[in-house]
Amino acid sequence: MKEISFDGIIGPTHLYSGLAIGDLNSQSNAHKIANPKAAALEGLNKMALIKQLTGYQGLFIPPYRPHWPLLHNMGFKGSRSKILKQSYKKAPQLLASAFSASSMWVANMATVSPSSDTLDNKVHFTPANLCYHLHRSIETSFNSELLKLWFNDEKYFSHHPPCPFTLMTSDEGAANHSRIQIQDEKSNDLPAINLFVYGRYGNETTINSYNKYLPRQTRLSQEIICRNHMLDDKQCLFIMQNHKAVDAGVFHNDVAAVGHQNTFIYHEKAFKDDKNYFDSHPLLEKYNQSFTPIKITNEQLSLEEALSCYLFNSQIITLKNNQAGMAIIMPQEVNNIPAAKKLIKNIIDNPVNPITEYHFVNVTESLKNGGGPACLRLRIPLTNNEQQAVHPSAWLNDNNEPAIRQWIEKHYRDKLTLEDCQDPAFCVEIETALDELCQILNLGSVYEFQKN
Ligand code: SUG
Repeated sequence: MKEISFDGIIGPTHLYSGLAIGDLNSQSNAHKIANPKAAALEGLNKMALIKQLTGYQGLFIPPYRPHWPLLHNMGFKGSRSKILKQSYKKAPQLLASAFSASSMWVANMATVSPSSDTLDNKVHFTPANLCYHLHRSIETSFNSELLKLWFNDEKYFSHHPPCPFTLMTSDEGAANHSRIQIQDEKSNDLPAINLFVYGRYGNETTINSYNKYLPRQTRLSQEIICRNHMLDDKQCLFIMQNHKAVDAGVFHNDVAAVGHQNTFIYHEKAFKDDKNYFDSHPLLEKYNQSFTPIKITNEQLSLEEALSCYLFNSQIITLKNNQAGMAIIMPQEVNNIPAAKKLIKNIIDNPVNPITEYHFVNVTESLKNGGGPACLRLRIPLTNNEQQAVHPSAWLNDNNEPAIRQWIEKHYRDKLTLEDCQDPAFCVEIETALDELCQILNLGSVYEFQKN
């Protein structure tokens, strides 16, 4: 079984709209001029690097934006031109939501359980409801359809509905889920531990007055997912986020912790009571020998520094030739923080953990909205047979990669603000671009506008 990264191609409507609650980058960059072309090329470059290092890279196509049904349902009627102008004037947040390219952060797209973890030995998918934010909640229906299209062989894949769209069952997908996968001395996989991190249970009637932000991820939704995915209860670990960290900007656990296989790097402030869950938990103790949690103290790197460079939102990957160990793929912003650079050097130099090399990537356009390298990928562990059953258009390969690059160069704007979105010609531009992407990927008509 290989853990494969699937990244969302960053859509042509990437904007800075300040829509995300508790996400300090989104807030501080609100209304700046975005560069969708640079954003999409940065994303593609990262995908190409992961393909080169691991041998595989999957992709998701962007949904069509603007989301017209949202604008219609919010009371804007008439011609496209009228709808765009009126919503810009009367409810710019709604227009920004309808245009948002937030589906790029596919770590929030779904929770995925590999066949090795599930009772029926199928790969299970639950799309996240993302109901905490309007602009993200409109991702779910397209995401559900796309997952079913990409993974459509019932012999291998099982799809569930999103958790109910209520604050009580708010779900943000894999950004708060990690699998700890350990091997025995003979390199056989032992049963994985599914680590679910949540900000609140879900049914609280009040949130403490000292909390600045209502945490996004509920445990109730994670429990629903565990049942539907038929995970073994005994292999699931639920840990609460530290609410002070949420208030400091840790809106998802994947900005304060990152795990891959037997390696787990986390900030000491990430979890409730700053408790050392990973040294003392009975479920983990039995794997004591080969599990290598790495705790980063506040003294080594403060949470503020960690958030300013997104060190914990790095990707850890197993290199193509398994013997060569793992690599950590970090945002280039880590270079700006001496304490973070020092930490990485220590991790690479320490033979106890399997990370042997590091790479920096430039995903600054995405990062300025709160999404680093790990936010841009959904991890899907697949066996060889399961890989064969994936839709052929879902893979980045040597043929389509240069074509996608040219496509971005040709169709994407290098400056975009919400003001530009009032122009109906921009919508035609987007339709033309997405239509051509479908041709590059040998997909039929997948978008509504292609079917009319
Ligand atoms: O939900 N930002 C996203 C970033 C998501 C990052 N994902 C993970 N950490 N896995 C969010 O906060 C900003 C959009 C705007 O302001 O235009 C936004 O949606």
